[in-house]
Amino acid sequence: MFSFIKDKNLYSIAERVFSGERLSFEDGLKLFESNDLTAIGILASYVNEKKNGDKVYFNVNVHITPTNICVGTCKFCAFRKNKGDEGAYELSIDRILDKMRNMNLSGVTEVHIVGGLHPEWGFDYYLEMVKRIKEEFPDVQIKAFTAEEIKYIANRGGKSIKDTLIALKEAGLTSMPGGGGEIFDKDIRKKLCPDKISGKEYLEIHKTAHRLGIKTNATMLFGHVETFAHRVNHLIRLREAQDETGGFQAFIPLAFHPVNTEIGGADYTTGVDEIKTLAVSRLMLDNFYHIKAYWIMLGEKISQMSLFYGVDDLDGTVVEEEITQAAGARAGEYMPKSRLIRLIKEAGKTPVERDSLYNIVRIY
Ligand code: V47
Repeated sequence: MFSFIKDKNLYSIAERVFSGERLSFEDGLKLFESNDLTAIGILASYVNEKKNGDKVYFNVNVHITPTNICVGTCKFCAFRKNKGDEGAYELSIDRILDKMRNMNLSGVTEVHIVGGLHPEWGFDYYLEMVKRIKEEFPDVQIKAFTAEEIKYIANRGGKSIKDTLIALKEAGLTSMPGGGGEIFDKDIRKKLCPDKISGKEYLEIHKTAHRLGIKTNATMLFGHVETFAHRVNHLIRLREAQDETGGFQAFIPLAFHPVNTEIGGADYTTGVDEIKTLAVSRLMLDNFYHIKAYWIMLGEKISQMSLFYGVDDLDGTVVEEEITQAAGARAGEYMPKSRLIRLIKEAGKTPVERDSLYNIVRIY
């Protein structure tokens, strides 16, 4: 049998991984329940190396968060404010452009834009934002708006999801981030974010984007009130959606940060759970090319180590992240490109700078 495996529950899973077979719900559960992290990592690395060789992708990006004022009620969010609250802010489009002018955008290929659901902003604000950014910064790709925001923008404009996405794409939207996935299970969603779009709607919006030629990412918020079964269910539903459209680029497990949130009794996730979640994601999502470690939430050390456990993508230089900072982030909010390259090289991998669509910018 496989001498690297200590947990005998993993034998048949290893056989299936090495013969390229799809893993089942039960397999996913056994993987999460196992503490044989070395074996799980070897399996996840095997799959990753078949897909990506020794390449590890990273990008040079900046974040813009247009507002923290939000009509949403997500209990895990420490970032949202009501209008008039201390610390509430809203950026006009001119302010957003000013902010971008003041950032050093030389070499930046992506602006990542997500924010609150502002009670007064309409369809035109969002469209105009994308248009004016594109006009002034034609070389910066715009990865913007979660599925939740797309639904909100569509509602504000009295338009369908499809027409909203078409308009945003014409205005200059390159791709969509994966935020808002949380955990798809209905009961968990009721506890976490009762007013948010359902898991089914999230997937439908992403699939609509894919059919219009807009690539997207997917996320899963883990480490709060969910069980392993909920995580596996989430991964399988993503895998099924990807079978239909093939439009997901990367999957990003987001480690829950508990500070200032309304999730009682929750704590920070641990290194083992974080690494295991990344590795199991790699094994379950056989039709995704990229598993991304978001170092803002995982820390740079866990993110670097995850490169031995199936991860092939590190996001990113970032600059001015706000959502995790509000919830007790411990990793900082900016990493120079030289540091990302060093993290990847010291893991014995090849750093590949990419743009939002995974076109290669430069290999280091
Ligand atoms: O949707 C909110 C999550 C997401 C907390 O697609 C929290 O490339 C942890 O989706 N603790 C936004 N997480 C971030 C996001 C993202 C980040 C980087 C890259 C990409 C991409 C997407 O952050 C939200 C929510 O799921 N979140 N509060 C918290 N307390």
